[in-house]
Amino acid sequence: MQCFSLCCIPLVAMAPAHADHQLRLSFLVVVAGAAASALLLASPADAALPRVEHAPTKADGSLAILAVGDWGRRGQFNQTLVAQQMGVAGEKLDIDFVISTGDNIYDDGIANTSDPLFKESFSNIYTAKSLQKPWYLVLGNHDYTGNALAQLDPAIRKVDSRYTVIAKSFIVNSGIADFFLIDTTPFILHYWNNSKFDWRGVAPRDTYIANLLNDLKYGLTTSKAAWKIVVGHHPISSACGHGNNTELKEILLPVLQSSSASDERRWVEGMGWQVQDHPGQSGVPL
Ligand SMILES: *[C@@H]1O[C@H](CO)[C@@H](O)[C@H](O)[C@H]1NC(C)=O
Ligand SMILES: *[C@@H]1O[C@H](CO)[C@@H](O)[C@H](O)[C@H]1NC(C)=O
Ligand SMILES: *[C@@H]1O[C@H](CO)[C@@H](O)[C@H](O)[C@H]1NC(C)=O
Ligand SMILES: CC(=O)N[C@H]1CO[C@H](CO)[C@@H](O)[C@@H]1O
Repeated sequence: MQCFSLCCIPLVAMAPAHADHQLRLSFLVVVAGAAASALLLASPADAALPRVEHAPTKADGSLAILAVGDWGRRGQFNQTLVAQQMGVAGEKLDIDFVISTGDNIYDDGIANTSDPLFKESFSNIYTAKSLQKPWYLVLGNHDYTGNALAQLDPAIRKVDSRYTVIAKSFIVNSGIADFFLIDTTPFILHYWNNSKFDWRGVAPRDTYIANLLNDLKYGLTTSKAAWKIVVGHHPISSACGHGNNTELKEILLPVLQSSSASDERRWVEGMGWQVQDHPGQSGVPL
């Protein structure tokens, strides 16, 4: 197991359970803020969640991605500097695509698909050649406090064809890896007391979450990919300012645990998933 921690953002990468599935998966995690996480499960993937097929193009079947969260600041807060370095790293790695873990546009998402904030915070910032790849994105709480549907509108791809949010939760099938992009904002109870949140298509909370967890569980247990990576905006556990998210620990974590088919894996509090028998297999930190 490799556990990377950048700022206070955990990325827990788990090896595939089977040695013959050993393939290189490169991660560069760039996170500017405090709320993002990605978990990689080692269990055997998929169905009700909508999906995107993104076949790896490298001859050896390997996959290289960048993951970034908490970014859309019209270039300020060092966004432009980070974007330039992503361009350099993306070139070096020859990346297949970019994952965004949410809080895509500060402070309140975009008002509509022609909101100039979108170009100012995305298209005009991530201009490097290597970043002209699909971006698969989840929403964060900041994307939810305005028009939470605008980033999902297919019309956004007429503005920038890279911007792929086909649903609030969806799966990217990519050969050796299946990515489960999960909408975590509705889990967080105190947001429901804040009138700024746009719950269209979400409320009532309990039904939405129950359906999402069922879909996730089905996707994870039927996935045939060697790597299963669950991506969401909010971490389950974190030592940083935003702390732990009890709701995720209580209702999301058990689904991740029960969808993990092999007893070679176990969840270690504060450490994430551990695979006892395959210490050498992991994501490659950069
Ligand atoms: C879209 O949002 C922007 C920014 O709030 C606003 O200026 C513009 O009038 C909106 N356009 C439409 C078509 O609603
Ligand atoms: C939401 O507001 C109600 C009424 O003020 C309060 O009782 C409850 O504790 C709040 N819930 C959260 C999670 O903040
Ligand atoms: C978060 O959870 C961990 C593990 O359960 C615990 O050790 C830690 O004290 C918690 N942090 C906060 C701020 O509650
Ligand atoms: C080099 C640079 O632009 N640094 C900026 C990074 O972001 C902080 C916070 O906004 C600024 O204070 C720095 O000037």
